[in-house]
Amino acid sequence: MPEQTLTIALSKGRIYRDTLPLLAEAGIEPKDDPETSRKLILDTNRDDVKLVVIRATDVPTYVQYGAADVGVSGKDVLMEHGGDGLYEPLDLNIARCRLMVAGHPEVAARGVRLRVATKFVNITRRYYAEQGKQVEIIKLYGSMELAPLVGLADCIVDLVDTGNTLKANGLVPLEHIADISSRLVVNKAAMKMKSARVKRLVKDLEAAVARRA
Ligand code: PRT
Ligand code: MG
Repeated sequence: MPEQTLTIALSKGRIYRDTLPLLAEAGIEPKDDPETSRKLILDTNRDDVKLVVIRATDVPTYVQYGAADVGVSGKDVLMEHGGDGLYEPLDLNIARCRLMVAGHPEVAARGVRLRVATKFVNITRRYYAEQGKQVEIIKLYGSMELAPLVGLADCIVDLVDTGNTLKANGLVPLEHIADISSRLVVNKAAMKMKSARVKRLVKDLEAAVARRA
């Protein structure tokens, strides 16, 4: 890619859907639809802007190493990643949800050492360490809600939006860990080397977010 290309990393699904209108207001429109195209690098209406479409959990890594100059990532993913090598200049206020401890209603009263299933092992370790609680963490890659139902864990740490998934499985939210939304992240070197272009993008997106509030 030419030196002055600005590369934006996004994940498919809700982040892509919610970021697209904001990018359009910033004058950036993809030429392909990642839901139907097999291309991993998407051209846009602007020769100097490309989109890379990757797994949500890979976005901070691409931006950290400068494989993408900027990216859009859930705060949950950023908290789990740690945020090394990244600036986080803007809350895009999209894909909002809450990170919660959830489980069977009676779990809250249990005094024993809890088994907690989650894909957010770093966040979970920090959360319980701050409370001085000893827990056993079981790493899962999806369908966390199943774990308490089959006796794999006492509770889970997962994202909750409407609460319908918990309810459908007889689980309840127990503790609130963090409010989540998606953030614009910027590679630290790109912030210096492509400063004018990055700042312009941040400013345009900021204005688009503000118009919606
Ligand atoms: O699916 P994949 O493994 O590729 O990646 P991903 O699951 O991280 O991607 P995606 O697109 O599902 O989520 C991307 C980001 O969207 C997350 O990192 C969050 O920042 C944000 N987000 C917002 C959510 C939700 N809301 C959400 N409700 N991500 C996931 N969920 C799931 C949640 O895990 C649970 O299974 O939806 C279910 C709960 O929803 P309710 O409405 O039933 O409460
Ligand atoms: Mg998913």
